[in-house]
Amino acid sequence: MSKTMRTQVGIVGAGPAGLLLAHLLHLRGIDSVVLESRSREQIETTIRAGVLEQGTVDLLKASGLGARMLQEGFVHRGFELRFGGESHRIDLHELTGGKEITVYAQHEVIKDLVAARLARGAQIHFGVTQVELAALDGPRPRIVFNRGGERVEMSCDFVAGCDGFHGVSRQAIPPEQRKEYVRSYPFGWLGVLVEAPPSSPELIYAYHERGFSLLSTRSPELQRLYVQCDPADPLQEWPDARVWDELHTRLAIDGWSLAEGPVLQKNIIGMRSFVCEPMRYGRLFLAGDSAHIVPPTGAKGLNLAAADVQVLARALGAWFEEGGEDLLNAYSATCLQRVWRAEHFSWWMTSMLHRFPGEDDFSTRLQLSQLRYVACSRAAATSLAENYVGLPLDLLKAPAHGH
Ligand code: RFL
Ligand code: PHB
Repeated sequence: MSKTMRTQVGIVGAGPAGLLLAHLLHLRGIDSVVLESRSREQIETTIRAGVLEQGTVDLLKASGLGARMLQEGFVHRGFELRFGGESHRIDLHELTGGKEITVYAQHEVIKDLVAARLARGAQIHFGVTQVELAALDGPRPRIVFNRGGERVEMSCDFVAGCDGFHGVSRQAIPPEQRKEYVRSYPFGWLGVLVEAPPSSPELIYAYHERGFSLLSTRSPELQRLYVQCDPADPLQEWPDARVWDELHTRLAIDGWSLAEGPVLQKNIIGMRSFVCEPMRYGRLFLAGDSAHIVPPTGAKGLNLAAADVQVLARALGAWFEEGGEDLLNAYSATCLQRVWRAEHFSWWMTSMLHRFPGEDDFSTRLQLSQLRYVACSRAAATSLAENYVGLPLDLLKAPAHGH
């Protein structure tokens, strides 16, 4: 016999989307249970994103989650674009009327969220297996899962699918009820975490004939660097010496040097763009990477996840408080406005900054021309900057009829 449980919102996945949603619901007095297939240690140590938009920072602060981020994160007011041996600064702050980004690692956000949830006695079940969603199209959806050898059936009012791209939630939507839009790229990123002092006060995005590279940071002692590679490359083909060699070459400009140090971690990630429409099926709501993926060049993934759950928490709040369904019905369309803007921006940044295998000279000239335009035109730089720091939702709304 299986054990039974009950909650208002069953949340699948303890990534940024699931944990932040649980916290935002808690602030509205709504009860939730988070189910996570990995261990607490695993989710708190996996290295992923680093850039938080102003809107994400504001949300974390307003939700009482900002203390450590404000102390340990780094506020950046611009970044550097390098190509053709030249360096150009994109002044985010000046171009966007005072906005900025914060560099604070995703797993630190996760640590803060887990600590905040557990301090309030919340339920996060780690290491669950065989998660299945049932009765999503009726008023009492269920999540069935294994926990410590026991089968558990959890009855909910709503299910939030926050289980990332490879999760089960999206697959629980009947295929004829969803449409998926996909683009994959013929390259990936090799990322290294390095024990070294910062080589630059700001991030550097570099285009080079040998491929893209990115210099980012984590702390005064830890730096995060990426080089474009073939996603099928085995890691053994990238010994540290080769990684440094490529980084020195691709980032080179006169009068600047890259500080080296021991490589602590190394991994290769593929790149894709993906959107699932709609982000809802009955009482199931998808949020974050379970519904959409962007290539990391625009630093948008984590920020989109945060934006989704902000919209979802508000909509669920309206339903539980006064039974209003309008916001829930608008959830998917509201999120998809921002999602598609971020999809375009991420695709555009990716296409401008990477070398495509077999690329002809015409394409290279177009990329260089685009880079030069962004570097030299205030209008082009402003467009880049406002997308990078994050667009406000109301700017993305279609105008009402008659206006
Ligand atoms: P996550 O983080 O993938 O979390 C999903 C969680 O669900 C769990 N799970 C399940 N749990 C229970 N049952 C199941 N059946 C389950 N299946 C899966 C997983 O174990 C996991 O814990 O999704 P979420 O919450 O939507 O968050 C999305 C972000 O993690 C992602 O978009 C970003 O990391 C993307 N990203 C970046 N985003 C930014 O905003 N700024 C950046 O600078 C940035 N850089 C990056 C990135 C992603 C990268 N990689 C590795 C893809 C840099 C990289 C290299
Ligand atoms: C990172 O610091 O990991 C990072 C920064 C900017 C990106 C992607 C990743 O666009």
